[in-house]
Amino acid sequence: MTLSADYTDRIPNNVDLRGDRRLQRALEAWQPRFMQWWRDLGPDLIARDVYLRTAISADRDGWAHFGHIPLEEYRWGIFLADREPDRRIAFGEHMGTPAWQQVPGEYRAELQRLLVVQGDTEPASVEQQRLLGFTAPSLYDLRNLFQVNVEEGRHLWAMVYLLHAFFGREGREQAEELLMRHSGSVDAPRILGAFNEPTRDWLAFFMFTYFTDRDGKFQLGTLAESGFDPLSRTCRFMLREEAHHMMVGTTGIDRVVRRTAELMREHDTDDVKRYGGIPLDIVQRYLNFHYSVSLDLFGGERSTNVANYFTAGLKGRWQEERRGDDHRLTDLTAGVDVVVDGRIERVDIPALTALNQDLRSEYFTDCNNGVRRWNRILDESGAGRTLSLPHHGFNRGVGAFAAYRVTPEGSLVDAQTWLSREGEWLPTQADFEYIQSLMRPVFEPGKMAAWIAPPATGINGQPVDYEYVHLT
Ligand code: BYC
Repeated sequence: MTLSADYTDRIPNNVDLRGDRRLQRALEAWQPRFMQWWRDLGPDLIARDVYLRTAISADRDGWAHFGHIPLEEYRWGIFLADREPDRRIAFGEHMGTPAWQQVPGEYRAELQRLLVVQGDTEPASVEQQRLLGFTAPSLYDLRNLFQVNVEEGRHLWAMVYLLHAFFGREGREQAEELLMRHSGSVDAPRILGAFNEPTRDWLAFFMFTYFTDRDGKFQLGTLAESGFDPLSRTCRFMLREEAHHMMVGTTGIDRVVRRTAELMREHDTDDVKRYGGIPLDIVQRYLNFHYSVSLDLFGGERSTNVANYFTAGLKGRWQEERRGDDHRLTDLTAGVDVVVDGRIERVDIPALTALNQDLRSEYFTDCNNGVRRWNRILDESGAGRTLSLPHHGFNRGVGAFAAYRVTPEGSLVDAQTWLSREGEWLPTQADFEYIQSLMRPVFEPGKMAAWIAPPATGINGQPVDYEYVHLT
């Protein structure tokens, strides 16, 4: 049964917060600190109101409630997907036993670590995007930015709820620290690398929502399989919201590529800078960067951490129940790439320790769908060019390739070759400056910046020229 949320509560929720006064008080004490963080490090552009989707309950009709809302009145709620009766753990050494409704003592530290890492990414992305509102290419895009930001804020709430409800004092301390680390901070950076990179322009924002949010989709997918049922239910609900973020990335890059292709055809040149477009070379370099730093988010391809998470029943595989094996993997092996004597070779390792790579290959397939889509747009407009994903060893800071220089095509090169060719493969200072020169706000309903095509449709059946945001 879905406990529907009372939206007049200070913290809308479907977890019967009123029935647990201690937990309610703890979360109400955290709330003003969250609000202070949002004011300090959330979106810098102040809008009067924004056409937002708000989750007001976890059931079909309630999770996507649309309306213009002043941001300071937005309520970040706590929503878990409905409980599945008699849910059982689907993998690892506890396979077949009832899913846990409480934290198993022996896995407390590991579970807490997973929640903290997941929770840390959510406010980080809001911090990374805080200045983008000032240069939005349209009101439609500005609205999407705010939507992504409030939902990342809600995802932080989701993890903080679990920390407060199940991890006692330590959980509360960790919840405080989630507001104290900051993206890019020298003293207290965010935990994972990609979340300390600046999101300096809208091309980076679309790449981030395509590639980095997609890591979120896959990580949440593995946590949705967790034997710890409250985590599973939390992630199942988060995944629905996450889908919108990826739509923003996919269609954002679609629209950039479409506009570039139009300009290439109209002026019969690849050099669309003269006409205010984004050359495909720059799109490819941004893609190379965001894809490679997002691959780092999967951890090393050989990891005992992931083997332990799986065996313990804490973190499963993508679509675990659809896999045709024994779901324990103790006797299986899997191939991973390593560098041996200056060559990339595939070696077999225990399948359990290769699970980060298992997830990464699901991610690769999904990322490739976008590339195919963008190449279709280029093909249809006769651009005669394509985009591609770089090799998984390219520009890596984590895992088997971290100590090597690998080209986007997958050849190992020495440091000197890398240095002389890096500017072909990764965004240069000149690229950043050029893209920055295009970042001028367009706040008139229905109008778009010249470097991006309009979206095919508006939000929630509204027209593209709808006044999605009322500025002050
Ligand atoms: N940067 O055993 P290894 C999202 C550390 S995105 C820095 O190979 P493991 C979102 C690692 O902690 C999804 N450090 O890795 C998207 C370990 O340290 P310890 C976020 C890194 O543990 C957009 C050591 O290196 N959720 O939701 O198997 C907007 C050895 O690592 C990095 C999750 O990630 C790195 N990139 O896997 C908003 C799910 N990678 O233990 C939101 C929860 C590794 O030796 N997290 N290290 O001190 C996990 O499942 C795992 O922690 C990881 C790493 C997949 C991240």
